[in-house]
Amino acid sequence: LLLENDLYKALERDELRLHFQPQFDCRSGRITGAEALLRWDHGGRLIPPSDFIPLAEETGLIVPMGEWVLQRACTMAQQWRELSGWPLRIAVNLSALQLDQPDLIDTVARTLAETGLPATALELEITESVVVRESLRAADVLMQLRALGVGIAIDDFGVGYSSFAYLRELPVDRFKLDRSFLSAVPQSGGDSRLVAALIAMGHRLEVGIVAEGVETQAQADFLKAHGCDEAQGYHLGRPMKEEAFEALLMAHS
Ligand code: G
Ligand code: G
Ligand code: MN
Ligand code: NA
Repeated sequence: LLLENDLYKALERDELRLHFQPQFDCRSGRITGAEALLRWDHGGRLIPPSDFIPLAEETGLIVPMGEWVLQRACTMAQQWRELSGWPLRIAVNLSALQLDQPDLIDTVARTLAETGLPATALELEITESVVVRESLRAADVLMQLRALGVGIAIDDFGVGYSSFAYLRELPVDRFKLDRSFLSAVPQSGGDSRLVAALIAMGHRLEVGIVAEGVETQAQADFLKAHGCDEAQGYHLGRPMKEEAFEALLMAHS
């Protein structure tokens, strides 16, 4: 209950922060974008989303919090694009409850207009389990978001029990391979063949593949060798504060 009361005040007290984790083109090694990851600065302690997002979803607080995330992520991304001249893309996570809001499309369109970020520079991540659970409504909302020009990524891809027949019909730009697939690559032959097959499947469906959880150089080499599009993970870059991400981008571009 204490946490719930504090969480209500987090927004008005300006205690939310975003960390940014870079994403890289596997072939060139260049930065393509960043994923915005929410943190709560609770009296100097940075609380990870796993500790408060479930409560934020239960209470509905995730909706105003998600709007804050979108606004902050788009503002920073556009600022960094102008500063660096680099065509950075920003990925923002959406929860199920946000997908259910009738004004989601308006909110996204307004945020893009206010921040000046091109729609094509925004990617919204929706977990596979949410898409499956809300399949009918999700397909409709994703279609409308895509009509704005916004990219759609399926997060935690491969662990959400979706049927391939359904996925084929979804208006989706990218699959983000769940990091569990990569953890035993390349030492496990079975897992390595599975990742290679998922990359090939994405390409046959004309959907880009982002590998998550790249923790070793051997994994990065494997992904490059198998034609994976993009990669994200601790080995390549951890989630970092805004200032650190800006420094990385400026050194890079
Ligand atoms: O950064 P970290 O690994 O702790 O993130 C854990 C989970 O929290 C991730 O699965 C991510 O999808 C989720 N998450 C991070 N930021 C946000 C956010 O802004 N909104 C929502 N809905 N989920 C987020
Ligand atoms: O589910 P989602 O993809 O939104 O979550 C991203 C989360 O994954 C972030 O919380 C981030 O901290 C975490 N993460 C990013 N890179 C790695 C990695 O290489 N290894 C592990 N274990 N977690 C990672
Ligand atoms: Mn994500
Ligand atoms: Na994920």
